[in-house]
Amino acid sequence: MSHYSIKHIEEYWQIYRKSVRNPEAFWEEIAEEHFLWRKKWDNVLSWDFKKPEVKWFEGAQLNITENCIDRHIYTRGNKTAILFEPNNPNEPAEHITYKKLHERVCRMANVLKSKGIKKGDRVCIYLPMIPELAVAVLACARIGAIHSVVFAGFSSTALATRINDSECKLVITSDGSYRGPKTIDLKGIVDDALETCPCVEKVLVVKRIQSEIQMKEGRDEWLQPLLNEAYSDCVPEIMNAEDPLFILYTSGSTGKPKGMVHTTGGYMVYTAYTFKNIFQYREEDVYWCTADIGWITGHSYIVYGPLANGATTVMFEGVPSYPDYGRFWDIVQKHKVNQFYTAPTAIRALAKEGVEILEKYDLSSIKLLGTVGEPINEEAWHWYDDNIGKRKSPIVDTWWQTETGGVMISPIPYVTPTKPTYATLPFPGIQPALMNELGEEIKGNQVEGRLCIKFPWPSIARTIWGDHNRYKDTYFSAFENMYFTGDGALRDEVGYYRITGRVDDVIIVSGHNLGTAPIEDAINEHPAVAESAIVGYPHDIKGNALFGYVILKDTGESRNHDNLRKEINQIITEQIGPIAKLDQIQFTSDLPKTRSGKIMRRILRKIASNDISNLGDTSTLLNPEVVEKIIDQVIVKA
Ligand code: 7RM
Repeated sequence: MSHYSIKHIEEYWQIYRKSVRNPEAFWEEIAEEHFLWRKKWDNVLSWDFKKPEVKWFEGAQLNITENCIDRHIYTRGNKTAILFEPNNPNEPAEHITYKKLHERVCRMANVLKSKGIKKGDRVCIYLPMIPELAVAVLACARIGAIHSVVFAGFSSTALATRINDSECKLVITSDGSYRGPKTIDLKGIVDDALETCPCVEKVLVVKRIQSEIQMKEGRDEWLQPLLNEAYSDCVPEIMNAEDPLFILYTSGSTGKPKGMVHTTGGYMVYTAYTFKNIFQYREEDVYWCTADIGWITGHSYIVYGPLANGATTVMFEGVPSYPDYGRFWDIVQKHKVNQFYTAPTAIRALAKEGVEILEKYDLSSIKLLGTVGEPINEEAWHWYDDNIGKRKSPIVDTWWQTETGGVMISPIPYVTPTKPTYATLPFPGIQPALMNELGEEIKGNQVEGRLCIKFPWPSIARTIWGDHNRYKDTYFSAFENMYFTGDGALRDEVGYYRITGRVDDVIIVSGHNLGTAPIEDAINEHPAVAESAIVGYPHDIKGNALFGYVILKDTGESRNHDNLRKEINQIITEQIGPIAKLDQIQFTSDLPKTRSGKIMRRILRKIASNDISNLGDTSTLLNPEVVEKIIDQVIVKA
C-alpha cells in the first residue's frame, strides 16, 4: 500500500526519503493504486533537463474525465461535485452532483464535436466563474481537445494574443459577466479580439446576464439550445499520458505571454495526490478555493485535483467585497466550508476592513486554511490564524507556479508544524536546491539562494507552446541540470523553506542583498499601514536606494506623514537594520496589481527611478488607472 494520505511527521520523512531514493517506484505506486488507466505505462519516467525533455507514464492510456467524473458515479453519484455560489447572494446556490456533472460535460463534449472539434484542436475558454467554465474545461478533456482558459478579466488585446499564439479554432464565452455590482460585456470583448484572430471559426455563447449582444452570422451561436439537443453521454477519447491536456498562459518578465503546456497523466497524478494531502480532504468535506479557474490554482485546485478525489468543490462567481466585505464569511457559513484556500492579497484586503464584520458569521466549520500566490507577510499570517482559523486550523502556505502544475513546497496539515511566512517542507518527490551566483549548490541549513528543482515531478510543464527554445532558456539555462524557478528562498536551521520572492525583487544596497519581502513585512507591522511595496532605484553612492510605496489603513484620523515616515524607518531599523531604511516613502491609495493580485514592481521601479518614458504594457493590470495617479504623486514632487 502506498501512503496516499500522510498522517504523521515521521511518516512524511519516511515517504519523502523513499520518494527521493527511488522516484520512479514512488510515483508508480501512487499512479497504480489511485487512478483508472485504460492501459498501464511502459516506462515510468524518462528525462533530460539538458534537452530539456520530461516524460511520465509513457505508453499509458487514460482519460482524465473518467478519473474526475465517471468512476465517482457509482460510489458518490448523488454527491455534490461542484457547488456554485452566484455573484448575487439572493440567487440560489446550485449543487451539481457527480451524475449531473457527467451529463453536462458529455453534452458539452458532443456540442464541441458537432462543431468539428477533434483531439489536439485548441479551444479558448473565456468565461466568468460559472459552472459552464468547469464544464467546458472538462468537455475539452473528454474529447482530447486542448483547452486554453483565458481569465475573463483580460482585455481584448490580451485575449487576441493568446488565441492567436495557440491558434484556437473555437471560443466559448458568455453574453456578459457579473462582478459585484457591475456587469461586464464579455461578448463585446471577444468580438473586438476576433477582429484580429483569423484562426477562430466558431464562437459558442452562454447566456448569463441576458444582455443584448451582437451574434455574428455563421460564427456565433447560443450554447443552451445546442446543449439541449446534444446526447447526454459521450465516449471519452483515449489519450496517451503525454498528450497535451491544456495550455495556460503566464506572463514572463519580458516578451509575450508564455503558453505553458501541461500533459495528461502526470498532471492528473500530481494534482490529485497533492490535493488529497495538502487539504486533508475527507468524504463529507466542502472545500473552497477562491481563485479563478483562469489561473493555474483554479485549474489544479478547483477542477482537476478536487474532482479526481471525488470532492465537493465550491465555485464562487463574485468578489470578496460584494455586497460587503463579509461575503467570503457568509459563504463559509452558508455552505459550512471546511477547507478555505485564498491569496495573501485577499487576506490583507479583508484584514484592512477590521474584525467587527467577522462577528456576524459562524466560521466554526473551518478546519484548515491555505494561502498561495505570493509570500505571505507575518502580520497577515497572524490575522488569518487568529481571526479566521481561530488558532486551531493549520495554515498551509503553498508555494508553486503555473509551470509546476501543482504545489511543490507546503506544510502537510496536522503533520508539519507550521511557521509563519514559511512554506516549510518539500512535498514528496520534490527535490529543491538553493544555488549561488556561481552556479553552485548551497548545502546545509541557514542559507539563502536561488530556488531550483533538481529532479522532475509528474506535473512539470513540458514546453512553451510553439517555443521550446524559450522554455529551455527560461527554466533550464541559468543552472546546469536544474529547473530554475525564478524565486529566491532561504532554508532555516531545521530545513524549512521560506520563499523570499522573485529573484528580480532582490535589491543590492551598498553591497548588501535585501529582499523586498522582509522589509515590507516590517513596515506592515506598523499599526497604521495596510500594505506596502518596496523597490530599488539607482543611487550614486549606494548603487541602489530603497523606495517604499505605502498604503495607510483608513482609520478616520489624519496622521502627520513625516512622523509616520520616521516611525516606519524606526521599525525597519529595529527588525532588519539601518541598512534597510527607506530613502523615500510615498503614501498612496493603491498599488498597480496584476489580475491575479501580484504587485507590478516593474512599474513601481520605473516610477521610483523617474523613468516613465517606457512603462511597458499596463493594459493587463487590474487597476491601470493607479499608475497615472502614482506618477502624479511621485514625479511632480521630485
Ligand atoms: C500558484 C501561482 C508563481 C509565483 C512564484 C512565486 C509566487 C506563489 C507562493 C509564492 C511565496 C507562496 N502560480 N508564489 N505561491 N511566493 N509563497 N506560497 O501563484 O504562476 O501565478 O505564480 O508566485 O514568486 O514563482 S503563478
